Amino acid sequence: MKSSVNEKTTSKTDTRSATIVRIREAFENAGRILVVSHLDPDGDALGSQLAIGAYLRDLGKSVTMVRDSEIPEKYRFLPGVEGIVEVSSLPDDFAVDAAVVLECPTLARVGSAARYLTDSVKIINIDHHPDALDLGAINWIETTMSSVGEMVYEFFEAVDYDMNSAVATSLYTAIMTDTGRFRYPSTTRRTMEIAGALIEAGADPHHVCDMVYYNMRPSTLNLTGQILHGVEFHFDNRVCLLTMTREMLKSAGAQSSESEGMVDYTLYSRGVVAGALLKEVSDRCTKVSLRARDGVNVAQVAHEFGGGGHFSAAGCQIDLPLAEAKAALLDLLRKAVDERG
Ligand SMILES: [Mn+2]
Repeated sequence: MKSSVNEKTTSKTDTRSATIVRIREAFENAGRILVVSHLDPDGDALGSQLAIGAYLRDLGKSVTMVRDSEIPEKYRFLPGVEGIVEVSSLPDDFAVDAAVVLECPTLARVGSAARYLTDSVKIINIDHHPDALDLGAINWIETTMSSVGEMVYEFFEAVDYDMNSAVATSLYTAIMTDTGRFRYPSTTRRTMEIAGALIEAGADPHHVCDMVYYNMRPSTLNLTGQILHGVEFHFDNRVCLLTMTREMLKSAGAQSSESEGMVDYTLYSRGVVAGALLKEVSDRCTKVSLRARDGVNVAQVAHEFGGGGHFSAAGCQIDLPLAEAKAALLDLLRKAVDERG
């Protein structure tokens, strides 16, 4: 049988500190390390990637941070973000000894950088998604953590890493965005303590919040207006739907990525327990972002369409035109909110 360094381990039985020791050892034993997060990266993906990348460089490693998507404009203020290179810019003979894979439940989420994750590459998988697979040689999966950024902070504290203000800013951004500005139930006392420690280490909470949330392009606000104008309520106002068409993008002069986070508006009104933003991608493809509260499980809804995510925040792609995708989705959302009672 072919041996691989990526023998499966059971993350659930490992304690956090034992896992951290193993990760630290893996870093020490590797010369060239790839750091990668998921397609369509969010603040947690980018902030955690930058922080791990900086730490590994400080360890003296040859580090490559790679991406297979554009970096959303609101995260371009992150210190060192220009150092995350496009996969296509890597040389043909590019190779690494180890790879840190951040919040990718499956390797498909890595995008085309997955081609460098060959059998000889030791994969260190760090994730907080409930549907995370043990895809690495080391799998650190903690689904109760608010963010991978919070996990990376715990790692840094355990290994006594003296982070600079750039790293603190990256991790603060990761945690702030993945907790919905410290609002989601995953936000704990520890999350707040870590946020405080990051401020102490040089993160500026006012600056980070302004750069992420109060720095929109006019086209983004225009697109927001159009999307909100089409708001729909279903099933006694328990489900709120928003829709983004290609026509809206055109008339606002906006990119699709400018709709990031708009799904959150679906939970702004009282009584709503599940919300969705449907994004028309093409005549046969609709992307869906889902949000829920009060015990409604939208991860299950996303799974029905081959997607995934958290209990109360998930996403999927439906290979149907917008109107048909909406009908199929509403059918499942009705079941999801009825199940909760
Ligand atoms: Mn995350």
